[in-house]
Amino acid sequence: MTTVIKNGTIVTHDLTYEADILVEGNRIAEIGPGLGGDEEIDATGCYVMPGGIDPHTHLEMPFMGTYSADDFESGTRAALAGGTTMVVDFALPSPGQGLLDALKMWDNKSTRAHCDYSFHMAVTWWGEQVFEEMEAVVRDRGINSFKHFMAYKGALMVQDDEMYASFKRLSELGGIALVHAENGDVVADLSAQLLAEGNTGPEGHAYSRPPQVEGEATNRAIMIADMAGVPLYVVHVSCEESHEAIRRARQQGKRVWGEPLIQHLTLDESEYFNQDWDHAARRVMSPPFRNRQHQASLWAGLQAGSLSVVATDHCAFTTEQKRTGVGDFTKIPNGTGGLEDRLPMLWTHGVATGRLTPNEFVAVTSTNIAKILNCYPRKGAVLVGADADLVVFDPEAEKTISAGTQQSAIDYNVFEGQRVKGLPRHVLSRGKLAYSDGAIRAEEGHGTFVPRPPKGSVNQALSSWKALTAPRPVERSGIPASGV
Ligand code: DUC
Ligand code: ZN
Ligand code: ZN
Ligand code: ZN
Repeated sequence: MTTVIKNGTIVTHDLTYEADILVEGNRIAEIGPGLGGDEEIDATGCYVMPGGIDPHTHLEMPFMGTYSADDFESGTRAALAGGTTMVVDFALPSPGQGLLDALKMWDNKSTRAHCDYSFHMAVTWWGEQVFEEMEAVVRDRGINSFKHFMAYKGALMVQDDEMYASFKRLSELGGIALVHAENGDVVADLSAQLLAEGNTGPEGHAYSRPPQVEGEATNRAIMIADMAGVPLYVVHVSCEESHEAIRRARQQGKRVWGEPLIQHLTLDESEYFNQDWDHAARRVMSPPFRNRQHQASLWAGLQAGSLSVVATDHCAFTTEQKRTGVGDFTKIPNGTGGLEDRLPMLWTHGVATGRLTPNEFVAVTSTNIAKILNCYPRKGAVLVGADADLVVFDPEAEKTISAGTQQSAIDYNVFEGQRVKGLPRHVLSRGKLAYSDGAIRAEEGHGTFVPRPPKGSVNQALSSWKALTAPRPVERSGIPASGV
């Protein structure tokens, strides 16, 4: 069985051109004019792009005394309806639990996925077992990315010595380090202070996590990654302080990437203040939404290339779950949804406003992360031989975002009422029509795990610290030669 996508304009991260795409089985078989196939999808007036990749989801995640409400079933339905054909979720070992054991749990959770997926491994504690099992996770399971929480003290947080040890191990294994960069000690202290002063409402969450806690942790992670010689990916960059650290590191030649979320790009801190409790609590996530200056910094970073990927951190909780935190904002489960809305929101606020070109849109929603996580060009590409994960995207189609029509299992949407222009019309997942004109077509279990081998070559330390500790040439005058 072959399918041909006809009459569309192909948009990749670097090219825009008119051609048909012939799909055979899971793969793209041919790209060119006048192709025919057993079935035809008409893409007249549409762009044909690589399927979105969301590298940051928490589906059915055990967290803050509950589980996030979207599992791999509803979460991947939301993904497909929004033009995303691959998600990367986080396998989280509980304290003392082995990495391979935790991965088995995530294997079981993911059996009902409607679209392809991969995992990052989280390092939530440190010991000999973790050190040993990291090798099997990389070599045998094809997982090259390991996340470290610098916040959530007493739960997921790792200390600097643990993070440094893990980063060094990753450097040996050719892996990549991910960080949730917030200073968890400061957050814990500020939270206790706010509660003691009677600030118990959801706005306290925002006050307890100012941009400084993120900027400090981002700088620290960059320096530790540099000393360990490991590439670093900073998740959910929400503010100028963190962006500035990433910009500077990149200018110095360090392999550091930053990931803003669609929520931080389009929603601001006014969502927390002078709002009713439910409205504000539904938007409690870490880091919190920021002011407009920070938003402008994130958009500038996407435009200039100092920020590389737009994700969601999709971690959805129902209103009832959020209400666990009435009377104590530290008990409000942290997280918001966005899987179904990421592409339409970014198109509307990014491309339609002229901030991003369609090619840049493809880069930050798909291709860049496929390269960073080492699954390109199987994913993130419109090339012969690549997986046929494709979106037929109608730039003129419009809708109003509403919880009433979403795939997500929760009872609200943080973008409720937003008018978006630019929607997926048809979505193919490994050659199968997975979403079409409003309906999910891919069956449960269609999704498969995408292995991502270590990268090696990108993983050479470019550290100025290493250069400084190496023997240095000395000029005749006795003054050390400059130039590191
Ligand atoms: N932030 C959230 O808001 N939820 C899940 C984990 C995280 O880091
Ligand atoms: Zn996080
Ligand atoms: Zn997250
Ligand atoms: Zn289903």
